[in-house]
Amino acid sequence: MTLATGIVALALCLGCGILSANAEYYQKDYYSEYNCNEPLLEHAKLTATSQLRERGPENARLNEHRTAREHRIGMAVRHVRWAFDLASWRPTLTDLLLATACIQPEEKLRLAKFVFRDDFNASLIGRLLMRRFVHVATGLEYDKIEFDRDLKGKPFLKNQGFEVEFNVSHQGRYSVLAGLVVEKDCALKPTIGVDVMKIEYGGGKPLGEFFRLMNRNFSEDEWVYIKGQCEEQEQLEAFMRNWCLKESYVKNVGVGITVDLRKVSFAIGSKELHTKRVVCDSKLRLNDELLKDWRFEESLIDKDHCVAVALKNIPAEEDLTGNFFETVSFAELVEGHKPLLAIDENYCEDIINKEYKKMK
Ligand SMILES: *[C@@H]1O[C@H](CO)[C@@H](O)[C@H](O)[C@H]1NC(C)=O
Ligand SMILES: *[C@@H]1O[C@H](CO)[C@@H](O)[C@H](O)[C@H]1NC(C)=O
Ligand SMILES: CC(=O)N[C@H]1CO[C@H](CO)[C@@H](O)[C@@H]1O
Repeated sequence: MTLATGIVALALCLGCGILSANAEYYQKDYYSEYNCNEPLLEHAKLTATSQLRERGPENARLNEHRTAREHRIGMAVRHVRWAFDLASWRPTLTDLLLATACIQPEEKLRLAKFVFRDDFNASLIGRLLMRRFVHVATGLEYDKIEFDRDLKGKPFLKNQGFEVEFNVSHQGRYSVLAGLVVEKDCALKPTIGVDVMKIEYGGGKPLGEFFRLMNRNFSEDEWVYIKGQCEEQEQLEAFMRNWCLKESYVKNVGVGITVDLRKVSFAIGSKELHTKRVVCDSKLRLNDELLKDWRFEESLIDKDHCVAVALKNIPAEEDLTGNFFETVSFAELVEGHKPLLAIDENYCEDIINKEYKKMK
């Protein structure tokens, strides 16, 4: 793919978040459940540096840690931030049979329409993340959990009496979920949007030229910050971080709104992002006005993936710095599940025959 097509794809995908869904992209390129949660910049790169590091021992450590944390939040879950590492997932046929029996029938049909296995994987895991989140947050049994979609296709929990907000995103090697439990007596309902970005540019052309093509997507202040970084790598990181923030905001607000991206202007706070700590000091100015009821969490999942969570109506005094993303394993995702559907070998065979994206 040339850089030019890459940028068009990128712009289109941003378009579906910001400027109403682009039907052509949606249908022709590949069937996508989450439109904009699908890889954005993945299309803008020509080469892929494969970093399929195996993370055995590290994973085990993370899991222990997460279990402890889940135990802690088990009493009163407020925030959940989970990341699933798709690249190191090596499901057996049994895993796949189980996973596809644990999602709602209409979602199973939806998933089958993906052309590429990568998208199928990411979206299947997205569904499992949602189910686990609701199970942990509400105590509902897995076979009682029911999701529906609103007119824009955004999923919500159908069960009455439980107020949860969540959003899913996938790019690079991760599927992520950010969720929160809405307190019963809160006056202004909080909302959430999440975006994960792989920090990578393999566009071939000089970075400066890429920036020039993206010119209209950032405000002058944002460009001052991005281009003010010394090294190219730092500029790229600043660019991705800014982009990730914008996407998280747009995902929170919802698809279908029309915004001039230059008017959604972020002032980056702390220069460094971390894996085990969240920074919340980037500020958003919309049409030159500082938005006070918004808060943004930023962190790294690993050194190549940044993630941003946009929160509206979260009290300013609420401490969000512990809300970094924790890795969940497949075993954790399906633990305690009660399959909703019969095991379907034909279905899984079709899935296994799906091809992978070429650019990998
Ligand atoms: C996707 O899932 C298949 C099984 O369905 C697995 O073999 C493969 O490793 C996964 N690949 C990616 C990129 O997630
Ligand atoms: C996340 O938010 C976007 C934008 O509102 C929406 O299109 C998408 O369906 C949401 N996904 C989930 C899993 O909530
Ligand atoms: C959504 C959006 O404004 N995208 C723009 C990003 O920048 C490119 C190049 O300037 C435009 O073509 C896109 O429309």
